Parts: sequence; C-alpha cells; structure tokens
Amino acid sequence: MADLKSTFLKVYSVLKSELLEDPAFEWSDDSRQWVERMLDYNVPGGKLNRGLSVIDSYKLLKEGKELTEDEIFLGSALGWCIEWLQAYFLVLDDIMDNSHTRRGQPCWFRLPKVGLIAVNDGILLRNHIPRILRKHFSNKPYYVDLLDLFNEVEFQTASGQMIDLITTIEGEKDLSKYTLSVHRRIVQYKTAYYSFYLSVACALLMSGENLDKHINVKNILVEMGVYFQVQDDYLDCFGDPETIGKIGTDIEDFKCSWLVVKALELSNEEQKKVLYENYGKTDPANVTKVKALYNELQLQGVFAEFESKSYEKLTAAIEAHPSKAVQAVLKSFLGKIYKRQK
Ligand code: DMA
Ligand code: MG
Ligand code: MG
Ligand code: MG
Repeated sequence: MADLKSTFLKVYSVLKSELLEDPAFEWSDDSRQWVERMLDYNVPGGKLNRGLSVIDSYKLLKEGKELTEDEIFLGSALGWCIEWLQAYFLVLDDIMDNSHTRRGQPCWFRLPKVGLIAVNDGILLRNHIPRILRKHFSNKPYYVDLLDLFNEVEFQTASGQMIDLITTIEGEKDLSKYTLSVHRRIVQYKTAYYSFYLSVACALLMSGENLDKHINVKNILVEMGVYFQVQDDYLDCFGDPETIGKIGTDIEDFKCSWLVVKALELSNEEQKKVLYENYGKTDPANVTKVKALYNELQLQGVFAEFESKSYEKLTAAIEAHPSKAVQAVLKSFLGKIYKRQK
C-alpha cells in the first residue's frame, strides 16, 4: 500500500513535468513557476482516495493478475486526472463558500499573492485533464469514452454546485425549502459522481468494459457518494478541524446540509424559531445557537444511526451483485469511508 502510494506520487511528478514543458511557458520562467507552485499547493495534498481507487479497482477487476508497469502508470495517470478535477472544483468551491482553510493550510485564494487569480488557476487545472488524457490515452480504443466520461461528470458536478449555491442566495433564504429530497439532489450531483463513480468507471474503461452495462454499479456508487457527503456535512460541524484540515462554514453559508434538514424535521415550533433566526448568519453568536440546538436534538446520535443503516443497505446491495470482482471493488470503497473522521 505504501508502495502503491509512492509509485502514484512519482506519476504526479511525471505528469507535472510534462505539463510544465508546454510551449505556453517557454518565454517566461515566472509563469512556469506559478503553475508549478499552484499544482503542488492544490493537487497532491489530499487523502488521494479517489485517485488511488482507480488502480485499486483495476487490480480487483483483474482478479489478482499482476499488473504491468504500463498498466500501473496508466491507472495512476487516470487517478491523477480525478485528483486534478477535484483540485479544480475545490479551488473554486472555497471561493464560493468563503472558506478559510483546506487540507490544513489556507485556501489557495486566501494567499495574498493569489486572490482571484485562483479563478483562472481553477480553469487551468481543468484544462490540464484533457492534455494528460491526450498525451497518454489518445491511442487507446476507449479514449473517446474517457473524454466523454470526464465531460459528463464535470457537468454533473458543476450542476450540483449550482443547485447548492442558488439555495443560499441572499434575500431568498428560505429554510422551509430544505428537505431531504433537495439535499439528496444536491449531493448526488455535486459529490457522488466525481468522488465515487468516476474512479470505478475509469477502471472499467481501462479493462475494456462498456459503461452502459454497469448501471447497477453506478447506482450503488452514487448511493455511497450520498452517504459520503452526509459524512462531510456532519464533519463540517462535529469534526475536528485539525483532523479534517478545514474549518466548517455550512451554518454561516446557509447550506442545505444534512444536519439542518434533520434539525428541521426534529424541531418543535420553538426550536424551529431558533433555526430561522440564527441559521445563515456570520456572527459567531448565531452559529453557537445553531450548534447548541443540534446538540439539544442529539444529531450526533441521529447521524450514528444513519451511518450504520447506510452501511447495512450498501453492503446488502453490493452482495446482490453477480460478480465477485465487482463486489470486491465496491466493498473496498465502502471500507475506506465507513466511520471516517476526515
Ligand atoms: C463540495 O461540497 C463539492 C465539490 C464539488 C467541491 P462542500 O462545499 O461541502 O465541500 P467542502 O466541505 O470540502 O468545502
Ligand atoms: Mg465548500
Ligand atoms: Mg461547496
Ligand atoms: Mg462540506
């Protein structure tokens, strides 16, 4: 495992060097240095779960057959494309969510020299993906499917982000709109496709599979993604910022978080009034009142129950799948996130 990770990180250096060799930066060292610093700051510093899962999944699909060096490189390159996609979305997400820290350091746009240049950096990160794919996959029979997959998943994620953001528009804040079905729609789109389906879909394409034949796998992964984002919503309030590497902003941002949806469900009229008066305000005194209400409603326990129910349901769905290899892929994913603290 440690070995897989170090191989994976070596592939990052290769891909980075290739991107930095672009004629776009030929005339200026400053620009090359900017991109290098921007990549190092935003791409490799996360848990790398999504990226590593491509190789993991591919291995399981090959049912124990030793992978060639070429296969390891290609699987890693696809894994990095997912990490690049994630970096692109996070750089922009932190601006839009007005966040302060990410992965234990200030958000990229918070650096005094960066500011809103981060918007263009996000666009650059996004444009690196098709360059990596063209360089390493243009001779593969599944190249077009790969491009189509990344485009589709990017569209889904951006659509989820849009729904997440327009529910918080100033002057139209309305807690009565926040239901479990609105929450589900947001998180399915903003998180599940890119965080769960994409890695497995990449591994399936590399194995020569047709994605249209794996709708069931996709559905299970989307459910897992929804569960993962509920964990993210939970950790935003109840997680340890030191451990998760970011400081929560969902209450201040009036987000349609799983916690506020549950709180609305469980509140009496008086408690609802507290939510309506304090949710979505930046003043720490308001935030404290919302958190106190979450505690009063024992949302930690409600979440723990949701977590074990989700685990049971997902395990049952996985075990109903006809292929043992696919089961192994899905179980490995679930094992990585169950009861995660970060
Ligand atoms: C993030 O949702 C979704 C994407 C596509 C980046 P979020 O704002 O809850 O994420 P985080 O808690 O990491 O800022
Ligand atoms: Mg965010
Ligand atoms: Mg967000
Ligand atoms: Mg969050």
